[in-house]
Amino acid sequence: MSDYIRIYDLEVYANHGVYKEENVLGQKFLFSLELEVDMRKAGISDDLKDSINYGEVCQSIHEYARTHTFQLLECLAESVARMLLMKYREIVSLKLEIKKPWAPVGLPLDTVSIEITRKRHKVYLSIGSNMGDKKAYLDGALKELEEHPMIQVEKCSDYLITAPYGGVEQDDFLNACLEISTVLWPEELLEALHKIEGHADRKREIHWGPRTLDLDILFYDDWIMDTADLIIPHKEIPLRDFVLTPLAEIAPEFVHPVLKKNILQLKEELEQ
Ligand code: PH2
Ligand code: MG
Ligand code: MG
Repeated sequence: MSDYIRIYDLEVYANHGVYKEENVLGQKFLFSLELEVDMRKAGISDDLKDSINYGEVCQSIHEYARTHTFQLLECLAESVARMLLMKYREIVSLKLEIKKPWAPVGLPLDTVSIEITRKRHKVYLSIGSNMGDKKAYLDGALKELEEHPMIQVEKCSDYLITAPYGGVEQDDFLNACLEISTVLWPEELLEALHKIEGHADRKREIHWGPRTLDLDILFYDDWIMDTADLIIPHKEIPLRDFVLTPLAEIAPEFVHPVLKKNILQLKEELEQ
């Protein structure tokens, strides 16, 4: 798709900057945006509710930029992009440029500017519990995810009772899979999930042992990453029926970016 709403040089007088004087006196910032929005429906219906009101977008940016103070243009841009992507579901992706024409550089210049391109990320999570009131732990986690300002829960599979996998003798699990959309980076999302696990009295004890709540990132778009803290896609997906069965319910056609097979195919292969 290549439908865009463009806004050029929306002027906002605000207080962002590294220097104290900038935070106190304020200065001019110019916001330019390219919003990727599917215009096919509005193009036929001639109805604003099938599109996005660019006036409202401008008001949101103005309001946000005036009521927050950041040191860096980078952080201002990231925060405004996140706010817009979470507030306006119609925006598929956006490019945002912020100019700071009066930047205190001590030399004559036309303007300083930065530009970023951002979108919401589609993420699949596995969720499980095998201690205490398992359903209450899953419900509680779902509620916390729904209330998180940077996360939207899109789909949730049925809750499934599953036998413990991995050799540790323990109680049955209650498992499910979720699709969320988020503007958080993988590391930030992991931190948010750990926090939710913490609220469920999760203690990090026996590896693969019993737990009140486990939240794992399965996929993050089609990203492939392997760091000390985070491996995406989750390594065990093709081996785990307790992941593939609920995942097949909400994302049967999703293609594993490394194995290049969809979830239904992986499930069939595991069953054989
Ligand atoms: N989680 C594990 C280990 N084994 N087995 C089932 N059935 N469900 C789980 O969520 C699970 C498991 C480690 O995360
Ligand atoms: Mg796990
Ligand atoms: Mg885990």
